[in-house]
Amino acid sequence: MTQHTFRHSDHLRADFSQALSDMYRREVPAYGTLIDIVGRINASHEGIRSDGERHGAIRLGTADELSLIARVFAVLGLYPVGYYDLSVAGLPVHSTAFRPITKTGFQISPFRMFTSLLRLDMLPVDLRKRAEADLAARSIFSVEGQALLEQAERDGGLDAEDGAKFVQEVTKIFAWRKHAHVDLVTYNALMAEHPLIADIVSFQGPHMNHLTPRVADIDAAQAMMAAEGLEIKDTIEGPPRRHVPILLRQTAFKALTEAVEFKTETGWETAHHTARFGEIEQRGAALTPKGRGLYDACLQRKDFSDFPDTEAELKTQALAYFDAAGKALTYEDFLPVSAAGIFKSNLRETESVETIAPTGNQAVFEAALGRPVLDMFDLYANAV
Ligand code: OOG
Ligand code: NI
Repeated sequence: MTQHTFRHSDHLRADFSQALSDMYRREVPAYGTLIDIVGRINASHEGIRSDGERHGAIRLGTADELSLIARVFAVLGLYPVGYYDLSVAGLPVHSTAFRPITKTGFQISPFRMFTSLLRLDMLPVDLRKRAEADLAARSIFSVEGQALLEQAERDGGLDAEDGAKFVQEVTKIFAWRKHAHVDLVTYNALMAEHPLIADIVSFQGPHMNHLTPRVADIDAAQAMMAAEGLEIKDTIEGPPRRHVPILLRQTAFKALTEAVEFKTETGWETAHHTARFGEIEQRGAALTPKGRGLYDACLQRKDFSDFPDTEAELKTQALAYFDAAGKALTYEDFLPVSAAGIFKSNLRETESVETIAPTGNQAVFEAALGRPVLDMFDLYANAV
């Protein structure tokens, strides 16, 4: 097959993003309400597409699953950027963001996936063995999908027809399947250890746990979500409202309680699980390491009055990245403290993020991934 017949990875990603959105709307009706609110707000703002700008989040169980997903996402033009150590917030996962890394890539489809890997080493030994056995016994990708992945890697791409099949098979990996992979006793033991562990280990696959459209005015959206009867998080994560938006602000409606079927000796029994939700985000300027240092200090003090709020000051003090035309670059990544707040609110845990000694290990994560993660600051500096 010759190169020119391939569907470009950026377009495959656009198809994937659309397929996930359609699936999530069917699975989580409140997500449809959220999309409608965001559409109404974005319609009155120039420069923000009313749909198509979004991120999702998944949680994987094993190193093999992470290396498989890294290969799958590479076909869709998604590359791992950054290492997020969530152990600092007491969460047994570490993460990266798979995202486009070129300007055209973002223009065609800015979809990205926040991807976490379970830290089996943070579990007590008995439960760890049980979780390892359960995870080893599941296979998250269809035989057809696997064959198309190998074909794409061998030939350097997929034509339109195979690309469409591939997108369909990949989307299925992240679908909600209500028949659990473990029995109720195991589920309850995992829940007692940490709800996040139960969410990762108990199911047949890594269901997407939220999808997040980009909104032009997150404060307006938060108010509208409440008015439409969605149960929302009480605080917006990230920096406060400013003249010049920086980094990322996020809020979410709380996770749904959904029926799950657990296998018994004689059939199935129903219990409930709470994990899946919808989120919105507003993105601002990407900060330099200096700007990020100041952001982290302000966040800790809960006082942003020292953070300059004009483009001119951000530029002269080298706090944000600007392109050759003098336009601020958009932050395309995530924030670990915000992510921890999002994780926690949707596990129905207390939202306060307690800080404990970090035990994360980027080298272990990268070994599982099969490659080093890219450095976000290098990407912004080179985009200038
Ligand atoms: C991921 C939470 C992080 C964000 O937007 O910061 C995240 C998760 O809940 O699995 O998506
Ligand atoms: Ni998110």
